[in-house]
Amino acid sequence: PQTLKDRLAELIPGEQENVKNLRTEHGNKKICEVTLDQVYTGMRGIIGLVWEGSVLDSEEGIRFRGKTIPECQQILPKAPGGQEPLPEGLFWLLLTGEVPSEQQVRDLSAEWAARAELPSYIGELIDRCPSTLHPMAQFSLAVTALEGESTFSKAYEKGINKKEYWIYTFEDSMNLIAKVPGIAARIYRNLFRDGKVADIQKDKDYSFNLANMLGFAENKDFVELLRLYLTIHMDHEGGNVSAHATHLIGSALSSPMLSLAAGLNGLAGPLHGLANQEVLRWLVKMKETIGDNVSEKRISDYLWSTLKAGQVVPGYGHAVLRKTDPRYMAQREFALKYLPEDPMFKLVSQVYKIAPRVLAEHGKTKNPYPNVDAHSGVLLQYYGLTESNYYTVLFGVSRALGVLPQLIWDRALGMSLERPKSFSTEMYKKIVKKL
Ligand code: AMX
Repeated sequence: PQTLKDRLAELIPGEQENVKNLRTEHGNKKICEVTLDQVYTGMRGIIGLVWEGSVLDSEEGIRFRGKTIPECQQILPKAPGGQEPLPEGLFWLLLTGEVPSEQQVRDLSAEWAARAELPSYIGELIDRCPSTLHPMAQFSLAVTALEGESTFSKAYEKGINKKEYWIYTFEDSMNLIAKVPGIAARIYRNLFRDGKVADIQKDKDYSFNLANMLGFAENKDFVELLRLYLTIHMDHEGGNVSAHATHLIGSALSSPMLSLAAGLNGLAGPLHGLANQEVLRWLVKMKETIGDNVSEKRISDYLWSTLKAGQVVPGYGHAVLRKTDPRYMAQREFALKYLPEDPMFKLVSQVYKIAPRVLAEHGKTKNPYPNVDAHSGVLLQYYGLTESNYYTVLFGVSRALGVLPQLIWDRALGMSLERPKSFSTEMYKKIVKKL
């Protein structure tokens, strides 16, 4: 079967033509108006980015190349004997817009396994991190240091034709994706286990290898969870902090390594990816404070105590979504199937019943429903991965597979340096006076 790179090389000229024609015909049309409020509220709702892999609808949630999460769960290839989609398949779909064959997915697993080895300086760098350094900071540090392996940076230094940017971006992205599980596992094993990381198994899929290097592959249900987890956390259109940061830094022609590291630094913030760590901590604290099998009233009181302390309820709300996140639902369905009696899952379910009402009554958040992070930690802790400050690293591994396809397209389509306009408040005062 055709390799991913060959297929991409076939698709790129048509897509370049497509964008060129679109711009020639409609380039002058106005697609968005901007209010002063939007300028002061994180540019919410301002249209200004291109993201090929996915589009987020506020009611329905994410579609990857037009396909919902349940559709992807159905049509993407599975591991032999497995039921969950392989992240390899979604990566292929995000990059090409096409559903890969089973053989193409197996070949991609093998290609990533073949590229997985880490240079020794990366391992040494991670080993030298103090155990007090947050796992996400260690992760970002190691990905930044992979700059040493960037074929893009080396080629650029020598001088390359713009037309070839995407090829080096593709190579670097494939290497990055192949190497992040080894980095993630080394951080985990150093901080929480014996410091030893199992070897990559060249005949196994990406999620199995990550689970195995973490030390959890004996439980095949955990491996299945990881396949689902890595698939649904990958991509959430272009404006979220990690996606936008990766794209922004890439627009300066910084390498994929430096671009992804920027995205990971953004993912490490508590309003973004770190929320999954915050959720588990918040749930554990709730359990300690109010005990097991509690009434709705006590959970509702606990939610109010968080809000009255001027804190956010982690895992709830979203900048774009206005309904329950389908990524939350996919994880809930997994839990109903594999761990319906787990007390922490039961607590999550209870909070799901009560929090939207409380948040609506509180009246601030535009979306009182749970997002992806409200559920993931509970699934991981069930299988013994209880170290919540590690959770965002797994999110980061997955996010790499979602943001790098766009980076490849950015270079293939010759996207410009990103440089929006800013004004001072004084200047805005003058501007609005004239309106
Ligand atoms: N609990 C309490 N207050 C909340 C809230 C929550 N879960 N979500 C939003 N609010 C508050 C905001 O802090 C804001 O208050 P302010 O007016 O005093 O500043 C107000 O409601 C309006 O916010 P919004 O327009 O509804 O949300 P936003 O687009 O500004 O922010 C988000 C979105 C996700 C940062 C916010 O909902 C939040 O902080 N949620 C909790 C953290 C979380 O779960 N983050 C993960 C999101 C998914 C992800 O990126 N992985």
